[in-house]
Formats: sequence, C-alpha cells, structure tokens
Amino acid sequence: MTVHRHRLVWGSPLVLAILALAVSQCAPRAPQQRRAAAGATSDIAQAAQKVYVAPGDLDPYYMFSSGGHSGNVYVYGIPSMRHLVTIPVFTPYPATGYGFDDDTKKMLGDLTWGDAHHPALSETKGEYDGRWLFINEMNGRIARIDLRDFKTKQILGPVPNLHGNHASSFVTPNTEYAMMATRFSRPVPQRPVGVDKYATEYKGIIAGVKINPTSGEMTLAWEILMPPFDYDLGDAGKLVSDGWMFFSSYNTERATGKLEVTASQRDRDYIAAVDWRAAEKAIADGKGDVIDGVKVIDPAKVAGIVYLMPCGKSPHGVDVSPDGKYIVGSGKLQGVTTVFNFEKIQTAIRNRDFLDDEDAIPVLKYESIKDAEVPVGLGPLHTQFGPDGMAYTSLFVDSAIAKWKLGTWEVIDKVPMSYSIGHLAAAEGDTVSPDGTWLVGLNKLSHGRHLSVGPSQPESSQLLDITEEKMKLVYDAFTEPEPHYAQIIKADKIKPIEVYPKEENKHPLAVWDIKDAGVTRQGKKVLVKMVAVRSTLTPTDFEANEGDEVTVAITNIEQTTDELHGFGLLDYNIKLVVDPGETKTVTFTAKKKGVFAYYCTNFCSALHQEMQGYFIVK
Ligand code: RUQ
Ligand code: CUA
Repeated sequence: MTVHRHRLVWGSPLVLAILALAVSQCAPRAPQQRRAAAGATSDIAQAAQKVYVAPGDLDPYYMFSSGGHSGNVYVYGIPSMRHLVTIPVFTPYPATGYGFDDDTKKMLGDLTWGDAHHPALSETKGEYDGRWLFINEMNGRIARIDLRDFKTKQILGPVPNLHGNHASSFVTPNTEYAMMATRFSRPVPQRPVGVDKYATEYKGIIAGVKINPTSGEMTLAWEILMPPFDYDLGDAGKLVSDGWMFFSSYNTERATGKLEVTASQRDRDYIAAVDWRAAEKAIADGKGDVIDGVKVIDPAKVAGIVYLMPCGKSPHGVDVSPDGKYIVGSGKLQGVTTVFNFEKIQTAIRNRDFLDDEDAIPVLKYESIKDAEVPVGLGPLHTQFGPDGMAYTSLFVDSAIAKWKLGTWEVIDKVPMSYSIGHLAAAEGDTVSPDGTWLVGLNKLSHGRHLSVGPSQPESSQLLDITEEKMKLVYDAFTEPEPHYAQIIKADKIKPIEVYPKEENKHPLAVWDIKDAGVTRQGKKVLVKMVAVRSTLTPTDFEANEGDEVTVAITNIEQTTDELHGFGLLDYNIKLVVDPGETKTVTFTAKKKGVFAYYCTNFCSALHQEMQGYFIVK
C-alpha cells in the first residue's frame, strides 16, 4: 500500500498535467502560460511525485465527501484525488440500482432527494474504526453506510419535531451517539402558527441518535427543546471533554424575514454545550415529556443539561481539539477565531458564573471561558487539526487556509484557496491523533481552473501537503456538488468484502441453482425466481396478465470479484444491479400490455450482450 515515488516519467502527459495544475494559485491563466511560469523547478517536481500514485498502486487514504444536494457520498483516494466510487444515500442511483429494488425503495420512502451534509466515521476511543459512516440530511434524516460493503443500510427519519437537520451527524468518541439538530425552527409539536409568533412559539431541537454498538442500528433516543435559533454545526468532546457535545447556532436574535439583516444585529451568537450523559440520565429517570412520540427534555424543567457559550457573530464550525481541551468557534463575520477552554467552561458552570439565560438555559460569560482570539483572517469557517497542536482554519472571505498553533496562538502560515473555501478535511483530522500528512480544502468555486463545461461548474477540492512548516498546495481536483464536509481515514482501517459469501445469503427468495429458477403464480401474484450468472438471466422469458402483481427475485450466484449483473426492464422503469452473492427483489404491477425486453446492464463477459430475455404481458 505504498505510493511509488520514483516512477515518474518526465515529459509524460500526466506529469505535465500535474505540473500545470499544481502551480497555479492565482487568477486563471492559459495552460501554456502556466507551464512556462512553472518551469521544471524542483518544488513542482516534488509536489508531482508526492501526489502521483502509479498505475496499480493504491492510495494510503480514503476520503469520504458529502455530495450535498446530490444526496450521495463520493469516495476519493488521497493523495491521488481519484474518484473511486459514488455511494448513493438519499437519492436513487441507477448505476448501482439503488432506489429501484424493494428494500432501498422502501428505505427512501416518498423522498427522492436529500441534502447530505456532514459525513461522520464511526469511532472507538476517539479513533476512526472503519466500521460505519453516518451522514445527515436536511429533511430530518440520518443514514448509516456499512463500510464492509460501502452500502447504505439504514435511513432514520424524518424524525418528529426537528426540522432542517443541519447540525448533524457528528459521532461521540465511542459511537454511542450521532447527533441531529434543527436549522429551521418551527412550532413543536408541529402545527400552523404565523411567523409573527416566531420568538416564543417556534422551537429548535437537539436530538441524540443512539447507535447499537454491534449492528450500528440507529434509534432516536431523546430530544432537547431549544430556543428558536438556527443550529448549524457541531463536534463531540473527546478525552477530557468526553460526554459533551457542542453546537454552533446563529439567529439568536430570533428574527424572521430577511435574516441577512435581521439576524446579524447582535455582536454575539451562541455555541450550545450539551452534557449528553446528563441528557441520557434525565431520560432514564423519566424526566422527558412525550411530544409526537419522542421523549423531549425541556431545560426549563430539567437543569444541568445545556449551557450557552457566547461566540463571534454567525459562527459556523465548532471544533474540538484532539486532546479535548479546546473548543474552537469560528464566527464567519469576524477576523478572529475564538478558542474556548473546556476547564474554564466547567469552572464557570460549577461557580454559576452566568450572564443571564435564554428560555431558562444559562448563558456563560464570554470572558470567563475564552482562552484566545486568534487573528487567523477574515471569515473563519471550520478548523481541522494536525499533531503537535497544529490547527488549520478555512477562511471563507479571505479564500485561504491559515495554519496556527494551539497554546501559543501564533499564526504560522497562510495559503490562498481557489476559490472561496468552505470546509477542510485533514487526514484523520477529527480523531484524537490526527496524522498531519494531507489536508483538502473543499472550495465552493472553481472558475477557470479547468476546461470549461458551461455554466454549471464543478466545485474544486485542493490538496495540500502539510508535513512541513509551510503548507504546500499540490493538486487541484474537481468534485461534484457539494462537498460540505469530508473525512479522511487511513485505508488499512477499512476491510471491505468483494463478494457476498454464499453462506451469508439468508434471503428467503434466493435460488442458487439454475434448476430452481422459475415462475410460480398465486391468484394475481406472480413470483419469478431468477438466477443471474455468466451469461444468462434464467428464466429467459416469463409471462403475466395485465394487472398482476409481479415480484422478480434475482440472485447473482457468482462468487467472483467484480462479476456484477444488472437487470434492466425496458419501459417499466426497473433497474437493478445484483452484486456477486446477493439477492434483490423488485415488485411491480404489470400495467402495460405487450412484450418488454430485460437485459444485463453491467458488462460481465464476452457474451454479456447475449444476457437478455422477454417479459410478456397478456
Ligand atoms: S456546511 S459549507 Cu458548512 Cu453543512 Cu455547507
Ligand atoms: Cu451479466 Cu452482463
């Protein structure tokens, strides 16, 4: 799993392409100009060598990036930035048949889109453990992807009471919980109330989603009733701050209408600090009220669960340092990022050192809990970490990344991003021991740094080498909408299977022998047990009467890597892909009369084209 460093062939088109991309940090230039400016300096040669993963070699890291409103997760290799695979989560994806078979169609329900934001790898003792990936979605949902097969296994929600699930899915250090929180407050319980009553009748919700430690199964455990702010991002406490969860929020003005004006009046917004173990205990002690079927804690009745920390205006990222001592809150409208000290927060809580309260939730005093205001630059948005107290903060307004040091608060380096960076992702960057090798800037704009593709432009994600004192931009990649957040994990922590073992297939409709394939009928129900194996879909034809309910159960009996078979049924909007050893079903009504072809969609053998049959509706 090593990256070969000595196989570069100078003058090869790949190397030239790398050179052309690696050097440009400013306004777009023609490729020839760029190459001339680059020259063949040793700097560039080094950069090119670092990111070059030779044919057949593997990347040492995976990056899991949110696909935003595409509803997908995109997986990249780092440092090559090669797109390896798309994992559909909240949206149908014909390429893998996701959302077309009975199980995934049911999992998606009525919603065929979702705005996926913040992937969170499961953790053990604060380290990514390579078991699951969680990701939230704005329609009040959260999903679990199993990293054994890179497939979405569960979608929880839309959950009651919580609307616009943005501050999610951040897991706790032993994956006890993933979190959810409201971005768009609304009346709780849900009912039509005019926005003129926003300040008092609308509420936010913070929710704890309990994760089964063996199966990964998610269940909604509890909710906390919060003031009607917009909860934005979060991070779990770790080591010394384990047991706490931090959420940034804006619109603490409780304003409505044109928020860009109305919600920026106060100098400070809040970070909510939640003692999730205390919330868990309160629920166990029967202190929650049941609202719309969920146990909800009202902080006005149960003290000691939530505190508010004043922070710079409109904070976005709130990030806990690897040792758990510091909480970095970035106010997007400031030129500094604020570092809070967990010890000081605890002392202030113990001493009841409160400024006032918001709906009975104590507000801590800014001066009592902050350690530093670090002059990182304009529009600090999100912070990631390296070893030795190194911190990397994205600056949206400055369009740059600042590197600085925890404790000394000194700003060490700054690199411009092209353009308008949102989040950033460091190798193992949300763990208790970040690697300090690679950092990826997830930019919002890319204009002119790629061949023109018309008005709908890709985003750009830029790779930086952070092994030395100065950060070095080494590669531009163009990524799909919209990389809100990403996490980078060491590749050897993930051990995916390549076929589903036959002995694990317990599907009641599975058939493993061509002899057992065939059609049975019960009244108006037709069941087709189909076998897919190179190069026939058996049976090669089947019939139904108009109006029948047809179920096709397909088993791919291959046990060979990469031998996928598809089942595309023309005119019926049916498209399955069945992996080796897998069984999938699709149930539909034979609404259209006539003859319809089905065929294998995945090129599987020299006789793939012959893998076809007919469905006849009389
Ligand atoms: S997020 S940059 Cu910051 Cu959910 Cu989009
Ligand atoms: Cu099976 Cu193509």
